[in-house]
Amino acid sequence: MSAETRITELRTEGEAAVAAAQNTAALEEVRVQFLGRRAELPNLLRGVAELPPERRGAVGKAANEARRALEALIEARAGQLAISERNARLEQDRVDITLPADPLPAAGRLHLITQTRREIEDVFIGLGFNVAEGPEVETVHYNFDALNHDPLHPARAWTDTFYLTPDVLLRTHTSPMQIRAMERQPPPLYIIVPGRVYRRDSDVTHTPQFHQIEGLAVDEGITLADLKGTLLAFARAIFGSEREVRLRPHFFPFTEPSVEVDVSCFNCSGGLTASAERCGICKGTGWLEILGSGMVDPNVLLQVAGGGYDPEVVQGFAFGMGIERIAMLKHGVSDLRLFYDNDLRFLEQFP
Ligand code: 2NL
Repeated sequence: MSAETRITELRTEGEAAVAAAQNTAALEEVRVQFLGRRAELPNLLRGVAELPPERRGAVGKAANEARRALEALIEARAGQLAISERNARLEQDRVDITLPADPLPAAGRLHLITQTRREIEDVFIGLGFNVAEGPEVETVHYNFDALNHDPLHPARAWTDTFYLTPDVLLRTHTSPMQIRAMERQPPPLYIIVPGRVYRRDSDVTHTPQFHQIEGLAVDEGITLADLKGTLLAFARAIFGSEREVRLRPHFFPFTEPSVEVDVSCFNCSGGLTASAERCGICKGTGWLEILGSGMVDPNVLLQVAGGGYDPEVVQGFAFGMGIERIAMLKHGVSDLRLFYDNDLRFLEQFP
């Protein structure tokens, strides 16, 4: 085969290979294959000097033309591929700037105690109660005396209560604010008082600081039936519309009569779970204690400075509950201390 024929063959093969290259990398392989240092065509060109003088001109010309033609073809194809590859990238990276921005994910969430407090507040606001808040540092008068506490009641002892001075303490319940509210406005009064309270208690089921919500309704003609109806509405709003409540006699210094209030178990409805095992939430009793309450003792109404709360004219009911207890029952929290450990693995379970 003559050198010219081989050159023509290489040129044709090269042109076909260039046309077949579908991307820049494939085209580079074609360039190496036909024009690279070890490729046949450049090798032919380098061998021209060894040919007989009369052959050099024709072979050299043909080889040079073939090389330039392939070079030009590769360059043109490279330009096309660069453009189509860039267009493909642009198409992939297309951003619709008219789409709404992704809202930032919330940086955190409300603590379960806060969520539960707000949920309880919402229920009572819906029933016509107002929310009142008061000081955590109180006087013995508002915390105990005005609430008909026996002077010898054990809660008054320094072992049970945090005293700042003999007359100033950290409130042990939110009731003092209810006395202040009565002093501030005449009946009718419908308030709830959420807040932190303090008791010198620390074990598996007690922390020295916890949260309470107390409620107070004073109006003409208030009866225990109003108390029960109010607490039934509360229990159903928090624990489910199928719930019932039950009142058991109890004692509190500031209410007479006093009752403890149970809600029917939301887990087993009456003591047996679906699997007929003893319910682990109510211990098989069918009832869960949720709060303490009663009819406001007339002595408390008489203590309100300025009068205006004549027990012959107005009656009241009051109740108090631990927010931690409600949250634990509702969400199956097994240990009170989880609320205060600030372990994200716990906190993040309540979005
Ligand atoms: C409980 C029980 C209770 C009250 C709180 C109250 C307040 C005033 C007058 C009368 Cl100003 N009573 N509060 C009444 C009964 C029970 O709390 O077990 N709390 C966790």
